[in-house]
Amino acid sequence: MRPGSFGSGVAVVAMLAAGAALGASREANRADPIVGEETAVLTDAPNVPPPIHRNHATRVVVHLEVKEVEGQLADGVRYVFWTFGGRVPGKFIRIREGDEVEFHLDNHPDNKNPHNIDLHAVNGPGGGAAASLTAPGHSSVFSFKALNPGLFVYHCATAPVAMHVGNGMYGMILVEPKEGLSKVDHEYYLMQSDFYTQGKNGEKGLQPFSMEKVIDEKPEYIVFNGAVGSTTGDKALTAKVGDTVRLFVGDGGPNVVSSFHAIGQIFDTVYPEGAMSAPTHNVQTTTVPAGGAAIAEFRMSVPGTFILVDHSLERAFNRGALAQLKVTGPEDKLVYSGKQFDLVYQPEGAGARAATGERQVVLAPAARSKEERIKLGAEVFANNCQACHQQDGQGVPDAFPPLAGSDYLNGDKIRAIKTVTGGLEQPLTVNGKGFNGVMPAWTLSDEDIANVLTFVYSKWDNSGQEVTPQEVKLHRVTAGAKETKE
Ligand code: HEC
Ligand SMILES: [Cu+2]
Repeated sequence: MRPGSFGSGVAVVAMLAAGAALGASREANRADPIVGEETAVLTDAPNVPPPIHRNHATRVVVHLEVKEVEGQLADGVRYVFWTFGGRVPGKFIRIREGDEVEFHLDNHPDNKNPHNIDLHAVNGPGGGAAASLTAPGHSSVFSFKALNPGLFVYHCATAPVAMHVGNGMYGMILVEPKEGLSKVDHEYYLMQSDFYTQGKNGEKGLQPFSMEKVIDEKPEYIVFNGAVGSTTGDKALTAKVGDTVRLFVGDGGPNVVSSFHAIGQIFDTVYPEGAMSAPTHNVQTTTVPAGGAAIAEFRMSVPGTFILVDHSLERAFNRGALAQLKVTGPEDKLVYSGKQFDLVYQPEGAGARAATGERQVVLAPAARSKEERIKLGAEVFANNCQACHQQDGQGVPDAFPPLAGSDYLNGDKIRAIKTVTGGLEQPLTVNGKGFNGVMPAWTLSDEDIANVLTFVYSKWDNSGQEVTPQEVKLHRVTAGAKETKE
């Protein structure tokens, strides 16, 4: 690298100094005397063990039990997961730089396979894998000293690795820097990974693992925390306006790299790749490599449901890589106004607009027939509804209910008008499946809502009835009234 490519000489000196300090801190961590012993507190996602307040290194005893268990991968889709601790992702482990970890890998006697563990926090052959191959009903013990701080992935490394990792064998270990992490209101554990079932996405029943698909890198599911809908609805992460949130984000793979993004929330600070040394600020989307991690921190400014996704969006909306963070508290109209007007946009020259200083609300053109209404409604749907309810109206299991063949929609058109105009934020059942998400209140015009509902009713074996603007006007629930209730 050209020296000139650094902004200033000061920066060069700082970098060299950092390099030297790094070697020194590893050496210091190696030599750090061990005082006392404790048993590690392990947690299941989305929970994280409490921060460490010790000011010395200690011996931390970790007991991690491998269990092969059947569980739910998606609505009606069962899967035999291979787990570190009973769930996917594996238990979160939290230690401090300089700690000596005495690691016990226990392979439950009911399991059918040998397993081991490769912790990316370990300096040693296989990250511990070479020392931990364990048959069912056995336990392996090895120890390591945590020389480098950071957020690290661990995973099984038993052959065939793609199969062990593909079945859910990964988790994370945080090695806190000596000075600790800043205090925040919430810490959460979120880990993305990809699953390869023999049946296609959505095919019900107990699904066997597909070696062929994992080798072809063709996942059927890409999810957070081990299942479609693991972190949505009443299982969403929560915070209040003004709270600071820290997300420990990992990617277990085995194949897919994540473009991790929070819709409607900028990350104030990101520790790229889980490295503590070089935080970046004001980040929109951060890459989380397969077998890697990142830490994202931010303060909530306004209430709402914030959707966490892999911004390779088909994965989020079609394969499951979608989580929710629900934030309650007062609005801040200075930070975010909400929709103020629905104006028809007319490109320059398309017609003179009155420039009286008063904003003019131009209404959508009135449909002259049911066919025209359906055509106009298709556009309203594509612009406003499709993102959640999907182009084919099927919704997303456990997150967004279907409009196609929906008994809720077809059962009562006045209720449908109220749902769209007033929003919906309470548990409801559609075609026998429970949902508890947030349907926003739409401030679209009477015409637009009549059009979109008529369009929806005309599609996907729905009842075919027409909704008129007069009906919308009559049954409209004021969005404003609903919003201030929150
Ligand atoms: C941000 C995602 C999102 C968008 C965009 C969205 N919805 Fe919804 N919708 C939901 C959720 C979530 C529910 C379920 C709410 C609950 O669980 O209380 C829902 C429920 C519904 C229901 C009742 C349940 C059913 O399946 O019949 C209807 C009807 C509906 N939405 C229509 C629409 C229409 C029309 C639009 C576009 C104007 C739209 N939605 C846009 C998320 C969304
Ligand atoms: Cu394994």
